[in-house]
Amino acid sequence: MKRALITGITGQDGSYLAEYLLSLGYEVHGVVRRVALEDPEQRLRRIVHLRDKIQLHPASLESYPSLFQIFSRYEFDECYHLAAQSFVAESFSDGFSTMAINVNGTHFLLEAIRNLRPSCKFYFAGSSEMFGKVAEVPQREITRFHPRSPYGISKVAGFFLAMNYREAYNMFCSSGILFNHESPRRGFEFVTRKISSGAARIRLGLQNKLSLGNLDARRDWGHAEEYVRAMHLMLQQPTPDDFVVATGETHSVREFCELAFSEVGLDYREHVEIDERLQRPAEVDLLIGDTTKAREVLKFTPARGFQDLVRDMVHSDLRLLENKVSTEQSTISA
Ligand code: NDP
Ligand code: GDR
Repeated sequence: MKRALITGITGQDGSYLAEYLLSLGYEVHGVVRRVALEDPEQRLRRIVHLRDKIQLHPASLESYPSLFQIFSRYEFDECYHLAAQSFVAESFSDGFSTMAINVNGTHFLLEAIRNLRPSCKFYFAGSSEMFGKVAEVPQREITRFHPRSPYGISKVAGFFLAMNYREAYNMFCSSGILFNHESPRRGFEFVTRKISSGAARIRLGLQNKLSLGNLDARRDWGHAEEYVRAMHLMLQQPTPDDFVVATGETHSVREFCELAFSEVGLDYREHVEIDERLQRPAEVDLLIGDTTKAREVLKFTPARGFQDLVRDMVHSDLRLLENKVSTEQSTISA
């Protein structure tokens, strides 16, 4: 039985990856913040159904000793480093903590592995945000990086840290350069979930308007549940390497709105308003991934398209809200 450690196990990707590794027979461990154990209902909500199948370890990405301790207690075969301050807009408000968590956290983990378990394979969660102001279309593994936010810069640093440990210490470090991937488990601040939950709330009469920023930004949106398989595949290769994971299609935020609102029988133009404060100081205008290497080497091709993703998110939010409303009503009448 293989033993894997997932940092960021409470997040969107971490929860799907934990499910996937369990389905493959792995012993799954996760790093969580101490506060998460004190407020499990809220902070462990994405993995509550896995609680008795996984082992959780409180540690902080800001503390080398806390990560060192986990590696001194267990011999892991694979480590998936997903934990990060992952919200790009927040990285403009507080670039310093984004850099500290994302860069030092990655460095601490790599160093703990080098010292205690150098044979442990390491996955780094790189991002299409590293391409930023894109040098070519579509973007591939060798496209020059030009990040446009502290978040993007932190991911470029993490990517090169992983590469450096691979080259300097011969460690098995692979980075996925994942393009945007979404799901019903996406955080509410990200634009897709903001739109899917907004459309559902408007449909149910819980709100009337939805404020958004730049509707013209284009993203290559895939489904998170599928993308975690690519992470795992990267660590099953004979040699470590870096891979773009994407659908090869691009759509605008506006198209996401159109489709999401039409799923609930509404016209987004009657409900979406632009709030200039939601524009970013520097925007990433167009992302679209070249899927060749992942297809040829990993044999990974995502099956779920844009329409399917939007539908899944909108209908899941509708169900969630309908259940909430009916529970509230039955509590009131009881
Ligand atoms: P989420 O924001 O859903 O999850 C982030 C995870 O990181 C959570 O478990 C969170 O814990 C944890 N975390 C954040 N800050 C800290 C900290 N200071 N100490 C310990 N843990 C912390 O992200 P996703 O699941 O969407 O993404 C996973 C990874 O992939 C991230 O590194 C992200 O940057 C990267 N990525 C994501 C893409 C996407 O489209 N989703 C695309 C490309 C890369 P808590 O629950 O306690 O907050
Ligand atoms: P992104 O995702 O920055 O691509 O990073 P996000 O959903 O936040 O933004 C996508 C695009 O939508 C535009 N936008 C808005 N965004 C948000 N959040 N809220 C709004 O109201 C809004 N209006 C328009 C943004 O300007 C942007 O162009 C995600 C994260 O998961 C990163 O961690 C990951 O690395 C990248 O995807 C790939």
